[in-house]
Amino acid sequence: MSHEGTIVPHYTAAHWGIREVEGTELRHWSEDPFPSRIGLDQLHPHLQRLRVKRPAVRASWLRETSRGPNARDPQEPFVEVGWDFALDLIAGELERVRGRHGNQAIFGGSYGWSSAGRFHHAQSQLHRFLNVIGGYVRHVDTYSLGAASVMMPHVVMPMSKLMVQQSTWPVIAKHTRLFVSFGGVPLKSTQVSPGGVGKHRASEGMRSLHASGAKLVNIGPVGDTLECEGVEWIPIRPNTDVAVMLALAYVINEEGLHNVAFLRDYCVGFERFRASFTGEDGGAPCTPEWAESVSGMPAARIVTLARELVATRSLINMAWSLQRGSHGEQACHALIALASVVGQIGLPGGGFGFGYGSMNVIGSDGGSLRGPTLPQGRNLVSEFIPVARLSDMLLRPGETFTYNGETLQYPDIRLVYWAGGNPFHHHQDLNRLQKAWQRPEAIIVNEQYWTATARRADVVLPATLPLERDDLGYSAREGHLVAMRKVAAPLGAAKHDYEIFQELAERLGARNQFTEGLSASDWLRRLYGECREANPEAELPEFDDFWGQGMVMLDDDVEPQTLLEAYRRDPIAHSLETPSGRIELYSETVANFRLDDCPGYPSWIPPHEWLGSSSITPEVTFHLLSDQPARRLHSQLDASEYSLGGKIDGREPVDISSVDAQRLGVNTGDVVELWNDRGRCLAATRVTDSIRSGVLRLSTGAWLDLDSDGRDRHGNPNVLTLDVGTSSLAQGCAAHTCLVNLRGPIKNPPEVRAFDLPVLR
Ligand SMILES: Nc1nc2c(c(=O)[nH]1)N[C@H]1C(S)=C(S)[C@@H](COP(=O)(O)OP(=O)(O)OC[C@H]3O[C@@H](n4cnc5c(=O)[nH]c(N)nc54)[C@H](O)[C@@H]3O)O[C@H]1N2
Ligand SMILES: Nc1nc2c(c(=O)[nH]1)N[C@H]1C(S)=C(S)[C@@H](COP(=O)(O)OP(=O)(O)OC[C@H]3O[C@@H](n4cnc5c(=O)[nH]c(N)nc54)[C@H](O)[C@@H]3O)O[C@H]1N2
Ligand SMILES: [Mo]
Repeated sequence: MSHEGTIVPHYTAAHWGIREVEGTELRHWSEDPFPSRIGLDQLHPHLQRLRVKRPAVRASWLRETSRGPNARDPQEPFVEVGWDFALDLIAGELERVRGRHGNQAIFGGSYGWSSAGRFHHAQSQLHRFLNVIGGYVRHVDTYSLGAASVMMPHVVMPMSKLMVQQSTWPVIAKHTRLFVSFGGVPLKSTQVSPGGVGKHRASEGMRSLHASGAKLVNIGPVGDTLECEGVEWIPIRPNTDVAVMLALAYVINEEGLHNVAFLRDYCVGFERFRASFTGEDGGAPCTPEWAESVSGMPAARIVTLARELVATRSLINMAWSLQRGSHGEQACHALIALASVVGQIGLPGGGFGFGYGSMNVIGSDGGSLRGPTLPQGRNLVSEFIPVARLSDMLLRPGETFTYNGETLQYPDIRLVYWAGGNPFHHHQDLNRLQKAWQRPEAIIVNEQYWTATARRADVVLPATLPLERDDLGYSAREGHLVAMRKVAAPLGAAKHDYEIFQELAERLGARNQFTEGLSASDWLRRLYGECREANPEAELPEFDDFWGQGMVMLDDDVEPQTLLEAYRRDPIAHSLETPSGRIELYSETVANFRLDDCPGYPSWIPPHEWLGSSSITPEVTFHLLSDQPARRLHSQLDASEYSLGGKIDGREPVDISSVDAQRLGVNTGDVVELWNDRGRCLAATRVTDSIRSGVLRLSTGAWLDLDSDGRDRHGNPNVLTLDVGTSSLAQGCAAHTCLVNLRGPIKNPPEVRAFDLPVLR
């Protein structure tokens, strides 16, 4: 696509925002009120140094004469090879595995965020390719919303709808008088939306809510997650929010303040739910005193907060992080149940919110389209795993697991193909994954950078950056469609994932099914054209005009949006997609699954590991929160100036309360070692008053840097986290449930080597 020579505005889009482009320099988009600083130096030499520049094959794997398990030592040298050699090798492996074991021996789930851009989305390209050659074992759900994606549809609505139907920020700012948030509204997380942020609206939204004089309450172990003045922070133990929610419901019910009409007309199962929290059904009652003993929130404050919730227009928000822990399903159910007892769901500024502060898209009033999407074709393999059961799948072929009421079997995987994700960033208990990762016969990775996953592959193929290709930028409710025009030539021998799969498809006799005879630029025209036809009301310009003008801004939603307003107006005409058509405070469906770790009503179940457990030594044991990083997206761009600027002497900071720091004799900058039965890592202490005593925060995304003893030198929390599903219902990621011990300060700590390159021959 060549429009060179014409001087037109030039934009590109990333998950963290739209950029204006001049030459190869990226700048903030002038219309974004709160632009993010992530990724501005993506083309600079310190990041380009870490790129995969040529196809590379693990030396020992290349020598092997027959395929079997391989240690996949990340320190082992790679041999750089030509494209034809690498592609022939991979095509041969795909043939061999398909012929001998069938396509159900190929894992192509390939979870990960990839880059923004609708056509060159690595995971979609991989899935389309694997489908034309007969299919692959896929994953379901996400690390983000593992428990919620399964639980919310039983209780209220599918996550896909909840993502975009939540009350918009202007409605909240205008009507909400009391905003209570479990997990705060960490604006650092609202820098991104999958597919790209247009305007950073959450920051604006929080600002106007604060300016409206609403009372703001932040309940959770971390105090800096609601960045406004005058916020009341109630520090509680991690993973105990459900106990607080149940006690709030208990007080409201005891005092007769529950909304009887709402519970009768819009919900099912209140009686059953009530019997559980009052103790009528034989369990322990969820009194404020009980909740205090679990969470540490003072019983007296639980009582007053319960009264405040019903006395004024209140919105109860919950960060997604609460369901990314042991029994995360319960947090989802309890949030909806508490909001139903309060009875303001469907009223402007009232009810519940899920993820204000988890991404920019939540509460955004940006315009939406039926967006451009690459057709994936049909997968002939039916086997799948819940996304976070990766190590279990590789370690336990043939064994059974449960998922959403079904009993299923782990497939026997021989070949893994990953494009656009970094499991050695995102998965829990990375030492366990490293063992599981040895079992397949071949692991192929398309990557832009020498990530921890690339270093553990057998064949690594160099992929282009979005800045090195033309694409379409679009994300629901972000309000834009961006002509992402190429900014720079591909580095080294890098190819687009589309080209890579096209050439593999050719070798496997499926080129035409994969490409449909279209080049990459033909595809952009086709996807744009389909989008234009599907959205006549948006009056999108012709492709060439769009491409020339650089961007289309959709009209912002002028209509203020209140979640479930229509349902409240008419619960029959707008009945929900749950089995009863109503909000289910007791779910027969879930109850009938008969799971001992997920009952039909919301319940607080002690997490696998937590600070209230009687088996811990409080002086040395901490609850480790591994939240999303403020200065990068997951592991992406960890070597950028902005991300490095947040480290201390090149090491990731771990936040510790001043009380604990004093007790242990550590100061900001001291290197400490965090350890448990699963692993060990070093991190640089950062002393703060914004974290509850007994809790540590080490954000995710520091590139894995294991020394020869298996200790991570850089500060990667996933060597410590727990690799167990949220429950046998959803089997989601439970990263926020993790106890560790701390020792230090460590004298003469080793240098961080995370950004060394592998030996390339
Ligand atoms: N402890 C803990 N762990 C967590 C979480 C947590 O809260 N705590 N959160 C979890 C969550 S919610 C998520 S979403 C995951 C995120 O996990 P991931 O999405 O796997 O993390 P990223 O670092 O974004 O990995 C994307 C990779 O794709 C590569 N890539 C980008 N564009 C392209 C492309 O065009 N082609 C190819 N071939 N590759 C490309 C990037 O270089 C990068 O290595 O982490 C999870 N892990
Ligand atoms: N800058 C940046 N933004 C991101 C991302 C990124 O990598 N970088 N990743 C994006 C992705 S993929 C996702 S899924 C979202 C995730 O969005 P969230 O899940 O909301 O993000 P987290 O940072 O994991 O957690 C938010 C806050 O909840 C706190 N928390 C953890 N456990 C508990 C608990 O048990 N109780 C309470 N009350 N609080 C708890 C954490 O310490 C943290 O301060 O973020 C997105 N935003
Ligand atoms: Mo996520």
